[in-house]
Amino acid sequence: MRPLLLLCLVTLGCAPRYYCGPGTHAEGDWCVLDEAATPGDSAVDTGGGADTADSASDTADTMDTSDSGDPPEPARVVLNEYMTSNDTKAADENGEFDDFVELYNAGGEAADLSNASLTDDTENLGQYRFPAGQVLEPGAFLTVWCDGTPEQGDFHALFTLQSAGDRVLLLQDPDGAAEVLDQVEFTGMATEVSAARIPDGGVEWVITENVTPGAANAP
Ligand SMILES: [Ca+2]
Ligand SMILES: [Ca+2]
Ligand SMILES: [Ca+2]
Repeated sequence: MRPLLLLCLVTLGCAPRYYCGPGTHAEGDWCVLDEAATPGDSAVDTGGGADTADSASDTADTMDTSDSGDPPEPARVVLNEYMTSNDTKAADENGEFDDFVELYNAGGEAADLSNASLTDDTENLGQYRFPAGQVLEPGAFLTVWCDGTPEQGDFHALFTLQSAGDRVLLLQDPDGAAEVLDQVEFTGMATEVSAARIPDGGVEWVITENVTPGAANAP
């Protein structure tokens, strides 16, 4: 047997091989011709430091696949912050320091508020109506000023909030099923502070001097 053929049988098993070109392998490494069918398989990979890159890209591919399989979370609109006595903290577009309620969409899809309402009166569920076609995108905030002056614009309610004790209800279809999307009830609210869900949309209410109508809550 010729020495070259013997060397082939002993060291390489006579698998079809060639010198790797530029690309994922270092130039000069041995490559196997059918390696493309088994990327990252160290049993047939002759080395050369390319395994790490192969493994990293394989992991990223797997994560992408699982992410795209999750259905979007439905819309979830909550009362996210409210203030009942406001002297200097936050002004409406008329420069008036009024009571307010902030809404937040903690879900993954846009919410249509066309048939939703806000009220502090269980005998009058449709006290404040959102403008027709009003949408709240996921992660978005919306402030309604509870200043008793609806003539000031779309986001001004006829009712105000009483610091001594009051409630706010957020309702869907107030003239029909009147589904309560969220509600808060409170007594003895101080001035110059708001009550805020922290984090936004969470279960815990915090009394804070960091008043943030229309923006993310923070302690
Ligand atoms: Ca008030
Ligand atoms: Ca006002
Ligand atoms: Ca806020």
